[in-house]
Amino acid sequence: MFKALKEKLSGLRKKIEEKEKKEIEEIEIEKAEVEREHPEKVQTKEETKTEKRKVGLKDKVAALVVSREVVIDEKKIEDILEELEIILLESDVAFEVVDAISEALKSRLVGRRKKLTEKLSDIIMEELKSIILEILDENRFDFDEFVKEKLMEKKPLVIAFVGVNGTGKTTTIAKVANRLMKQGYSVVLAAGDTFRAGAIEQLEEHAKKLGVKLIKHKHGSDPAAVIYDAIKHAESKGIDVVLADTAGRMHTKKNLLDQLEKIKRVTKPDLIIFVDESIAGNDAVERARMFAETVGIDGSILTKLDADPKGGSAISISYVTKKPVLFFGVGQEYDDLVKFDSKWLIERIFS
Ligand SMILES: Nc1nc2c(ncn2[C@@H]2O[C@H](COP(=O)(O)OP(=O)(O)OP(=O)(O)O)[C@@H](O)[C@H]2O)c(=O)[nH]1
Ligand SMILES: [Mg+2]
Repeated sequence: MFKALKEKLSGLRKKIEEKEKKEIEEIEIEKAEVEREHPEKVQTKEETKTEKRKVGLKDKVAALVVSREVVIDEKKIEDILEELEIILLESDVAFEVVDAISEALKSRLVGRRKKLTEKLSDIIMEELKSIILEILDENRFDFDEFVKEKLMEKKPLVIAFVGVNGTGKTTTIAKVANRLMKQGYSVVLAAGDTFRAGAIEQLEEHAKKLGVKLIKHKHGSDPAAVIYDAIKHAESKGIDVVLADTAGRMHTKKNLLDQLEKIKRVTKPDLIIFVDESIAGNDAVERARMFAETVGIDGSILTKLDADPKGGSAISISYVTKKPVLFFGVGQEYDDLVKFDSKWLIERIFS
């Protein structure tokens, strides 16, 4: 998980360390020189404006002697920030998110005093972590709390899963069903993908394995009607949650988007969850943006994190859609579903 991003970040850390080591060596040499030749200058900081670089260094030396501190200036971190931006872009973090991270990092670092014993690389990585954490936590949402509270108001809770083809919608529905059942809820599945050949049978197989009821109509029928029937079934049997599958579609396909509109109108889902695969990177984030704008979504689930070396979509998708990430898919088994946790994600990127 996120192997490429992790490697790049640790490469950057090494570069910062080397750069800092060289700088400190330079300062130490200068310090020895100044102390030997002009001990009074170290104390008073009176500088003759000769060579600019030297003045800068002597300032640093003076600061060093007095407080063993240096100030982080913009010039010092310019190239580090640039390199970090490239790493994030290469890792499929969305442009606007890279911008936000870079700006925040700059404003937290420039002008900050740093003890000589502190490593710049540690400071930068810690700040980077906390900025990404804040970005991830911006649209916080607790799925378990939501289910619990909603079920006190109404029953059944209706959740529809939408997205493009092959991203893991159907598998994720089975995983979510498995999770809800383990928490003691009853579940019914709605075979709302009446479009793709074999889709109903695929969900049916999951229903059998999980031991839950599946409501289905025949291939090509109206998905809104299927989901409506599943809701009626849940009402009559006192079932807690309806999980509705839908056919994969591109946000550009007008007729399929109209179909989703109808599903929304007829079945009034409590949650519309956009599902996409983390490995699609920026494409996944752009699709999420389009679905959020056209269909309207309440949150996302990112699948296939286990196969994603980059991680940029996981960092970006919530910021871009302004909607929470609810779960991550991390494998093909039913238990390979991780409830969104910003710290869990950060640990996987930085450990
Ligand atoms: N490695 C990995 N594979 C996953 C994950 N989630 C789903 N898959 C696999 O992705 C493939 C597609 O999953 P589906 O659930 O059929 O995707 P879908 O979005 O329903 O596809 P369509 O119905 O064709 O639109 C399957 O082989 C799944 O096993 C995951 O988190 N990790
Ligand atoms: Mg499917």
